[in-house]
Amino acid sequence: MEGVLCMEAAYPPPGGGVQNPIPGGGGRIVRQLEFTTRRSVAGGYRVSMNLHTARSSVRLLPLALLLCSLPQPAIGDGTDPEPPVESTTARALPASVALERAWPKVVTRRPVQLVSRPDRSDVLYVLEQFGRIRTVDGSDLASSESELVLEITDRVNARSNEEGLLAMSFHPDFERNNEVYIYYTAIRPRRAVLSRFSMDEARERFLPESEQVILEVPEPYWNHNGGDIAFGPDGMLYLSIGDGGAANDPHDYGQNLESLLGKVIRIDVSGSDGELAYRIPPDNPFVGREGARGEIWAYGLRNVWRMSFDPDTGDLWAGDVGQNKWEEIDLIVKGGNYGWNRREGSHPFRPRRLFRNQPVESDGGDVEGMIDPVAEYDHRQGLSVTGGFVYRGTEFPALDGVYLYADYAFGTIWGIRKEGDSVTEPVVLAKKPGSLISSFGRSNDGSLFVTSFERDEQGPGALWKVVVPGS
Ligand SMILES: [Ca+2]
Ligand SMILES: [Ca+2]
Repeated sequence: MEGVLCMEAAYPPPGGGVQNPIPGGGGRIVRQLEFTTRRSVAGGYRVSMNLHTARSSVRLLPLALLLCSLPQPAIGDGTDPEPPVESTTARALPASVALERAWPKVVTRRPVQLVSRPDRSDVLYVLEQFGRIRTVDGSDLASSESELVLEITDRVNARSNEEGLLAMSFHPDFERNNEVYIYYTAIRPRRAVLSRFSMDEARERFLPESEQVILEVPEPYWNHNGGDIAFGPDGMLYLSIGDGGAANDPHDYGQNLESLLGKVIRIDVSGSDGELAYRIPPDNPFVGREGARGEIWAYGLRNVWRMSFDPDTGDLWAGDVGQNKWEEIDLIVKGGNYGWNRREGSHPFRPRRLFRNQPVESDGGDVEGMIDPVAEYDHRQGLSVTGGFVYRGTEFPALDGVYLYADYAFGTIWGIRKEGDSVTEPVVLAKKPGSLISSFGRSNDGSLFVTSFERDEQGPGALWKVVVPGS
């Protein structure tokens, strides 16, 4: 599939020159381009990285294409990540976590999410990006049992790397209402779709014909479609939607409150309102403001590929994928402006033109009222952040309250913990180069899992359980 993704880029043939505009970044370009063969679904660095690594985007893209045909490189070229910073808080994080292969006999392709079901713990659902959902056995991690329970490849557009079936969430009251919400991209016209589905009478399979479209968002480009669905402790549906795509947010959607692109939205799916198949909660921050969409909960986001609520505190954690240099973790709050495209991480962002003759809209670095991330890392340490979950299980007490997140390209897993009003310094908990971590998942008992695109002798994708060694 990676090869198809590379071919999808309609760029000039190989042969262009390469320049390196990153100060002190000599020798780093090749590695970054090598990672174009390992592109994330989250918008980390295909177009964006190529753009930032050359003064003229066209000059680098050919090399990216060339590299798509090369063998997979070994990760690591001597430029090791920064050493982990010792946590100074009273509650130390575990020294490390490990990933144990789960359901090794289940064949899954491009798994983008592992989802638990509120009314049952003996089954979990794996989303495959092309438009399929299959089960794994929640009570036996060695089981080979897997059922295909939904196929919507007929309506899912997964032609490019960041498109496809992207997220699912059962309604918290699923046992009563039989509702599940699914987010995917479609084409003609290119758009993102949030839909409600139901299961059959036995609650074993999803019914493709039960689809009710809740919301459609026009998508100008193939990339940066977000997105994740999370029900809050308030029963509302939160959905992250990317900035639409290309690079630099060329239409300035992130800061535009008239657009749902580049946002986290919050809607009430328990009813409809006129032409809307949902209701806008009256306590949303921009309700009643002229020129603003009432659905918006937070804005200034580039591409929140994964987000989740801490079930104990109600905090909403998000991994926002960066463009040129910084990957970030945000705590999403009501009405918050997370800076894109004026800021990238906690730094000014000055976009270059994506297209000839296009004006650069951003003034760069305007920080008034913009919320910095609670954690960030630069592109020496990774290229595309995969947001995870706060661990609230009982099996590994040392992990309690730790938010885990990963870098898709480097396979590094970090942990941070919110302590009062502050967040601890990130600690590297694991390094699993080549694992291509696409998502974390959480089961009903709080166990955390990882989905990855790693291709090995056991199959084209892999599922893992996060464990603390020696526990
Ligand atoms: Ca898009
Ligand atoms: Ca930001």
